[in-house]
Amino acid sequence: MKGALIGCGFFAQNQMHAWRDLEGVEIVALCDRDVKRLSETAEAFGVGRTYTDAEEMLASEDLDFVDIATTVQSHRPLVEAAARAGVHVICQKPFAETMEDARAMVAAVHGAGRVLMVHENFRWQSAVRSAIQAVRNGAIGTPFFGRISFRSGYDVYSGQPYLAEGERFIIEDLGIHILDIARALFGDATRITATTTRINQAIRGEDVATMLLEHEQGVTSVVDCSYATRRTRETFPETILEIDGEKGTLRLDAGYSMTIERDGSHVEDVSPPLLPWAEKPWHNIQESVLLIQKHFLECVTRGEEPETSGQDNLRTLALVEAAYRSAKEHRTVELSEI
Ligand code: NAD
Ligand code: 89Y
Repeated sequence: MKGALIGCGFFAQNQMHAWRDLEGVEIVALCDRDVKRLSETAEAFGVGRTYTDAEEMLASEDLDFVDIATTVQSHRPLVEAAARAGVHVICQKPFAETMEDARAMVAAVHGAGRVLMVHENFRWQSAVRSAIQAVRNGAIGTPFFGRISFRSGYDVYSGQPYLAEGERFIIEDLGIHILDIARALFGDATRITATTTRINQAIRGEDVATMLLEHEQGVTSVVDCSYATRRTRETFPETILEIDGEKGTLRLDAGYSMTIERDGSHVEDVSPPLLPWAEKPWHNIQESVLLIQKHFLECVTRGEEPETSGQDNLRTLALVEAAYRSAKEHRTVELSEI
């Protein structure tokens, strides 16, 4: 498979490492408007052909897919251009700023008969995946409660300065992953109630969000996120889980320790491996990049719909929209409103 990467910024470096680790795929061209980032990435990964214009690249290259690693504002024009060029697409989260844009992108790639996957990678983190598999395999029986929690004081703004500038921050950037984990564990939600606040006055958007979800299958979940939490051992970027089922309880604690309580207590170390190119504490996220890109290749090869397809991601994005609406209007929002 021949692919091209669009957007050679902060996070794309992980994606390039992961593509290099995977068999049967090669990134043959790169695109970025920023010539410095473009040339540095081309040199680091030995990619010969570079472009500052995505349309020009799509017209010149014979590609199977594009990997879009730009920030959200550029996603719709880039995904639509990729659809016109008839290539498969993997696109970073947040997929879109509006449901209208998201639906238009899904329709465009569907109309071209190609695969569209959103790089929604937190559910692919190996520790989170272990919990998802255990719940899906019935390890605790039918779940009735879940808490999915991400609380940290890690400075994310130095690597990603745009996070401090947007009107929206934590739900759109990070909560989106945690809401997606809730969906992976408990299925879709029917309604959500959310509160948000900003503690760090140096940023523009909210850095704390607390959300209560009612899921179609009867589970109630609490999804809480904060970048204003001081911890003596910083847990970034770990997601902490506590899930009660009719036959047992599952916990994913800080330090990647998973405990299943059911006729006794079973503790498992579900730490992610430290890939050769990865760096702590990001190694957890970095490994999930490899796993989700592998999933994308498998789906394209087998003609299957990815777990986090564009179509699937509409429901995660709807939760994001509904959470903002709930917090703004101080009311419970039905997902059917979105
Ligand atoms: P960044 O600003 O460092 O990099 C984006 C790059 O895209 C820049 O170099 C910019 O010049 C380029 N670009 C923008 N529009 C372009 C266009 N139309 N054509 C060509 N190049 C264009 O951003 P980042 O921090 O790498 O984040 C990129 C995306 O990755 C964001 O959506 C972010 O939310 C996401 N992200 C995901 C994870 C994850 O775990 N999934 C982690 C961090 C960031
Ligand atoms: O952009 C975010 C993401 O997707 O994962 C963590 C992050 O880098 C900062 O919140």
